[in-house]
Amino acid sequence: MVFDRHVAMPSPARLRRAPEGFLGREGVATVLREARDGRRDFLRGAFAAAMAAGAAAVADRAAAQANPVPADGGDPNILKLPEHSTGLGRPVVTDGYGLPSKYESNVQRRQSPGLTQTAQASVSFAPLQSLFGIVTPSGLHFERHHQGWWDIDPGRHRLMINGSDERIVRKPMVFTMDELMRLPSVSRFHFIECGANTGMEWGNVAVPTVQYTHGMISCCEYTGVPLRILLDMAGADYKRGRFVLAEGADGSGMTRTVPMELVERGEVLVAYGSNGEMLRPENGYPLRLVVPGVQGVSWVKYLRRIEVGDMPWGAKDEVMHYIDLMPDGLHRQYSSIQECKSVVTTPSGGQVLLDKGFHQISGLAWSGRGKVRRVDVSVDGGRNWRTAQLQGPVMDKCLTRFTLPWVWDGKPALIQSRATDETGYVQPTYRQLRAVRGTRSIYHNNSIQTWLVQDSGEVKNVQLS
Ligand SMILES: Nc1nc2c(c(=O)[nH]1)N[C@H]1C(S)=C(S)[C@@H](COP(=O)(O)O)O[C@H]1N2
Ligand SMILES: [Mo]
Repeated sequence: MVFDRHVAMPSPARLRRAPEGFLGREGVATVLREARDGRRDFLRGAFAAAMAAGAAAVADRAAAQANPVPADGGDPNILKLPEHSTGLGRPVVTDGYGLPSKYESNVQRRQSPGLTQTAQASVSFAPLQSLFGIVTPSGLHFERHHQGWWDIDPGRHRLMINGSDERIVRKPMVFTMDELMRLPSVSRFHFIECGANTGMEWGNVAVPTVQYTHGMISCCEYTGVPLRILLDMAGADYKRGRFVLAEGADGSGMTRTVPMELVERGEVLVAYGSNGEMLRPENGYPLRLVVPGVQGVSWVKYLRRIEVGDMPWGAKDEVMHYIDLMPDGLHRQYSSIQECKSVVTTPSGGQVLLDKGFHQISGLAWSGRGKVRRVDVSVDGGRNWRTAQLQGPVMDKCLTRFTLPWVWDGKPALIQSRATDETGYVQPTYRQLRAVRGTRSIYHNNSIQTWLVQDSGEVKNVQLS
């Protein structure tokens, strides 16, 4: 059964993607009308080709046949030389930070229509439907602030390392940013996902787009010093010191316990860099903790202190929040690892398929426990599955892009993706998730997402039971 749980949907025009974005809607309609007959033949063949020879062959044929020259040769966008082909272009950009094209101005972080709109918004969602590959551009990284963000002066920022007693850390230390940045650093790609990502779906609130269902995730190349190096310098006792507490400098008093096991693996970073430049202020400039595989709340921003201790602290953000209410009425605490999950980003809610025929299904998969091993895609609500192609490199605790060629027959379709990680864990259906976790959770929803493609081509968020 399909539940139609749609809420206020932003205009589909805002969500449409290339090629309309380049040709304009009329242009696309014209090209399609004029190409129709030849193209349909191509598409029928394309499905067989996809099965036999893989997507590359399909793409070659698409390139050869997708844009036949209109019979009357009358497209002014081809025949009339635009000013950019005849005039002098603008000079080099040296008067500020380079920005995206003005034609891309609708690609933005947004507040969810499913949440209370506040002047001082505390969550903004990344526009997953508009992104390619796996890296989130820094200006589109989701934001979650418990008490607003700050642009902190790095010259005055300090990081303290201390122990809960003087034996657990023998030489408590304070680092300036300059002192941290001269230490050995590493750069690694990882995803960060808020534990509340996809939380609305538990409560039957169908937000319209993948930006709002899954947009509390981002993926960057982080640069920083492994926390292990700083703890070594401070003389930490790893036998007694089995946990660290990370504390932020903003007014939210953000403190999270992280098991020392993750630190000892060398994975936890004290990071200052993201995507090749310093962190953005919204994302913790000048320093944040990177805890690969663990939910976003533990990636403490504006990081000012690390304390080493012999047991979890039970701080407010771990006792009251980010806990899972189970069907028996008990809470699960410290379920920090983000389990294996995936979502189709194209086609996804709010998008409109141009026409029947060839479409590439594309999406993102990830696991807090390691690498994604495989992603299966269904277009009939989970009855039949085909294995998608993973776009390399497939990295540890990092987003992985998957793609699958699809020929849409114009009939309603239910699109799903199901990821499996290297531990063998398979992403659950809602039925499977609710059997274990009940219906009253908010956090840690990694269930399979369904998009309904209607015969009009419009795509909607639905949930299968
Ligand atoms: N100091 C501080 N750190 C913080 C937060 C915060 O409000 N203050 N929010 C946490 C939460 S709940 C998440 S999901 C991530 C969000 O990181 P981002 O804003 O860079 O996307 O930061 C975490 N670290
Ligand atoms: Mo979060």
